Amino acid sequence: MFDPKAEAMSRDERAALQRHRLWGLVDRLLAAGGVQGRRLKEAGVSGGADVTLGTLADLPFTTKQDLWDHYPFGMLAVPRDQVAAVHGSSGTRGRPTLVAYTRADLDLWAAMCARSLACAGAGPGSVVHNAYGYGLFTGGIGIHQGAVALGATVVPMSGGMTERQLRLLADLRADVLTCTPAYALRLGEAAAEAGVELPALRAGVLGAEPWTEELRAAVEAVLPIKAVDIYGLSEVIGPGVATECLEQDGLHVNEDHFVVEAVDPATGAPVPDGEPGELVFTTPTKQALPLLRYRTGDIAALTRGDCPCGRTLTRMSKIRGRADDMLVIRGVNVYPSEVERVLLGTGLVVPHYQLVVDRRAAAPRLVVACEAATAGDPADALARALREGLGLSADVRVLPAGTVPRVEIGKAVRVVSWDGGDPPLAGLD
Ligand code: DLL
Repeated sequence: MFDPKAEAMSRDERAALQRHRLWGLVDRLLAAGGVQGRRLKEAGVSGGADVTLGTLADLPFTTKQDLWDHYPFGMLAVPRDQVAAVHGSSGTRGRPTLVAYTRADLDLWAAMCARSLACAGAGPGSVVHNAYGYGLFTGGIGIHQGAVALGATVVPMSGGMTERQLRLLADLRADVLTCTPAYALRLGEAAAEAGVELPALRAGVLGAEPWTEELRAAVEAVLPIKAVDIYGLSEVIGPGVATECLEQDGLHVNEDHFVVEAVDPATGAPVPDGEPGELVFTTPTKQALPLLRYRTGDIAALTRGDCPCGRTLTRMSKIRGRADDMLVIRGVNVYPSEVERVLLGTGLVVPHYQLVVDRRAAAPRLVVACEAATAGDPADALARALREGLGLSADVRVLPAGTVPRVEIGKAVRVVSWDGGDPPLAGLD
């Protein structure tokens, strides 16, 4: 563990720490006088002393819309000249989301990412091959700072240029690979094609996009690694919010800094542990952009049982999907990750697929574009598996090898919309 005192402290001790920090956060938000402070006042909160962990669920939410409404610096809780860096997400949904960090926030972020890397067994002296994108995206620079804080050697590759990545992975004998799961798969397949062996590699810290146990198996089949899941979002800090340990049984949430709740996405009411809900985070120790009850849109279940690794941190399940990514196909609600699970679970396709939502007619149709793993046409068997597993009727198209786009840079695009004109993928009709 990078910080055993914090990661393995007793739950009571941690609750006391959270309560204390929450108190400070509420006071800072009230003093900053922004939208969050205003809402607290409207909720009858006049100081941090009014708030306990037990009453947190009565406080108002913060949403992505708030960040957009106060773009770029309207939600700062410190003077602008104390902002040491900005990051954000590109905004595939149209608008960029920008977030700000003070120097203290950058230190906190580095420590959180160091914890994540240590979760995968990395330590001082490890060589971390970092193929998350560098730039505004938090993946590259976040993991970079974490590797430095851990005392590891970081190789700042960013995404793309796969041949060169393989060369350096082999030459520098990296033991830890950090990138998206889809890119890990691409790297593993490219290594096999090129006959490159990577005997030093032993762990992958993969995230930034949803991926299933079935995709994990596919990655671990092409690379000599244990693949652990890392979760985070720019608004909360970036990567390092939660990470799986080598037990691969849920992601440990760094809840001494990110207090987590799971709520019903429709009503906002808390859901019981073990049941999927929308993750909500409060960031009691962040300075520049502290958030109270930020609704992530990400769906996962929380559990508080012990983990053999010794961390006492609450665990979250793998992300099932985003509340707003759910597909509704002929009355059946389904997350893209559920389709991935069934498709890859059949063993009949290679782990590259794309879901095309054909919206040209009034009732949307789901076209599943994939490639066969063996000779023969598995389309009927796949359609049957989707119907039996998910109650979903889909048109399965088995395309020639190499047709489904491979991911080189950025996040995998699993779902595309077909609103008119030519099909988004060659070979569909
Ligand atoms: O993706 C931060 C990150 C970088 C996490 C590198 C892990 C590794 P954003 O670009 O702001 O930040 O996107 C955040 O990505 O709300 C989730 O919907 C999704 N996401 C992130 N990690 C996972 C994961 C980074 N492990 C959004 N599983 C989040 C599923 C994930 N979805």
